[in-house]
Amino acid sequence: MKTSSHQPLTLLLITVLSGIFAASVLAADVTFSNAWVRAMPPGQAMTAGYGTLTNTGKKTIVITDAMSPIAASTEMHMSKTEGGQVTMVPLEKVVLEPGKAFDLVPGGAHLMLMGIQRMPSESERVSICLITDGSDQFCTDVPVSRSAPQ
Ligand SMILES: [Cu+2]
Repeated sequence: MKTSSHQPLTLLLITVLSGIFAASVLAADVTFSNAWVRAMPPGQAMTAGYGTLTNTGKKTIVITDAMSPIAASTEMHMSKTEGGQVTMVPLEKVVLEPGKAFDLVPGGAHLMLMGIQRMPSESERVSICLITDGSDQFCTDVPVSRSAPQ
């Protein structure tokens, strides 16, 4: 009787562990290279993150959301220039086919970090997590810089 009462806990643990394993497999399939977050003056509540997302796996990966512990909310945006005016619209998703890359660059697609309580200074690193349509997430420590890393 006592032994069998342990069964559900064991099953739960296996489920949790396999979930972690699935997420780590996915993380290995996406890289966020040359990534950086723009250093902004203290007191600013917003900044943007850039870099190159690459799918190194064999399955299509769809990124639908992002988050960072320094920001109340993080969104994917696309900058557009219309009649000399730059506007930003939400980018619903980034579809990464196997082997394909997608650039987040100033003036184009970017991560918008909003509601920042304390703007990180240059040389700090901030964690940015990208979340897929399957709720998997992969996180990268990204340097804070005034311009794109060389
Ligand atoms: Cu934006």
